Amino acid sequence: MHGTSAALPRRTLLTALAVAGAAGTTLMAGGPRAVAATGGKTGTGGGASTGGGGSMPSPGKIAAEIRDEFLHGWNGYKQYAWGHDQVLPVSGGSNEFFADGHPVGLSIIEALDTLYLLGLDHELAIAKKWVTTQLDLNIDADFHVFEAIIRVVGGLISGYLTTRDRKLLELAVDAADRLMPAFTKSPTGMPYTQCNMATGAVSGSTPPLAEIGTNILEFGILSKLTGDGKYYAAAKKAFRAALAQRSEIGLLPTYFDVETGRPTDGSSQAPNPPVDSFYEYLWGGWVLFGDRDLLKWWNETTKAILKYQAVKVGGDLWFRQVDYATGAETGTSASELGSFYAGLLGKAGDLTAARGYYDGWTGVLDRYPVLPEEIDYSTGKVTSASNNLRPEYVNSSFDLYQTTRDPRYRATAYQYFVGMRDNLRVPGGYTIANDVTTSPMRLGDLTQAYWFSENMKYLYLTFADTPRYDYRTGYLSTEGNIFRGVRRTG
Ligand code: DMJ
Repeated sequence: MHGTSAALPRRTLLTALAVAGAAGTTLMAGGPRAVAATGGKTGTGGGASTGGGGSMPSPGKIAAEIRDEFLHGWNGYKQYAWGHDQVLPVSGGSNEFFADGHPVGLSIIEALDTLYLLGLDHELAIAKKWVTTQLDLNIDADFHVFEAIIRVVGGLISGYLTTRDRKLLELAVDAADRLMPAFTKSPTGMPYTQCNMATGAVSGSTPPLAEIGTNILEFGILSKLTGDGKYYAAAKKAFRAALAQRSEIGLLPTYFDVETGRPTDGSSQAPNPPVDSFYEYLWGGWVLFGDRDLLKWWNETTKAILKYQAVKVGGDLWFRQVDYATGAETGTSASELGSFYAGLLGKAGDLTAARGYYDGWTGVLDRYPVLPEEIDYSTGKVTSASNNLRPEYVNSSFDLYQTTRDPRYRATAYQYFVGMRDNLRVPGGYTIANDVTTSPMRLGDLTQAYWFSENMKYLYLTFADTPRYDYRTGYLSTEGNIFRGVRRTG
């Protein structure tokens, strides 16, 4: 079984690396991608490790490398796809994320706050100019409500918070108002999945949990910024409607009928998609808005998930799929998308579960330097070999490093970065992979717009010591948008 043989040596190695880092020494690591963490303060020039291959550069040097790689991807987007949603970095083409023929410059919107945090002010000015002069959301096409909220509304909000350009806030409000019919036309308050941005026509009546509950951060901030409580109220109503459907053992199913409020399936899939960020936003809503209902719901649902779904495999922790009413096992798959949950559990105070689950995914990263989309944790077999340039693992590295300051999270974040750079870098930027199990990897042709908001931001903030981010109070959304902790510097 995976984990039993692979996990023990790696944990021993990480412990040794962490001790070496704390002592300011350098270790030669066993594998080509294993790296030693350096202790000491972050920032340029801080805590450099010396020595041969296998050691990790200083945090300041790594931050500079990450910034360079972000620019490499950004330049590819600028060269081939400017104004379109996403770049195809291999063929030099572009595509639209929401609706064919209707670009919204999604990669630009996603990049705004990252450009600020990375100190790329000239690029930020160019990006902001495009958004504030070209973006028109009066589009007669159906937009995916969940994606539009976390990416467009969220990206514009964090763009506003980092630049204080009021036009960005106006655009965020405009986007949210165009999406509101998905909530207000629903008899239960659970949102429809699609909404026409020009007409407000809605469709798609059976969303999964993530699409019902991943909006309270964006809508809550908008309510605060505008003084209009309607956004927060809509988000909370959707949460409440879903949570009313918990079973007697406290678990939630995955899909719901927005018109009746009733489940349309019987399986609890936490923390995997398509429920993942539902739980992330219960915790985030509590942290950002101090809403005790959200904390109570987080505590109750997390307790049930840990009780009925968490399983130990060779010292690691995984989450099985179960019947939401009985707790009986229905599946043993683990999606890379769920790996964010280690960081979330850590932030919320359960470091034992957080470490166990993170270690499980790190064991996979040791085998595949770019994580596959899905594995069966009970056999260790890869069940989906592609990689969509996903950020969730390094989202957890970032969260757990902020929470614990344990250098092993820097070491593994660097391992993730090097794996991505070695394998997914192409002349036109960074691309998805069709198969991470082949050598060389079989690549696809797409830079996901979220790469500009998530992967490189989590990495940069893990190593940099930028005065533009308050590491103590900072909070990022599920799309990596900064919603708290912006520090304005000249
Ligand atoms: C992003 O849009 C967000 O992280 C979302 O929560 C899940 N999917 C992608 C990244 O994989």
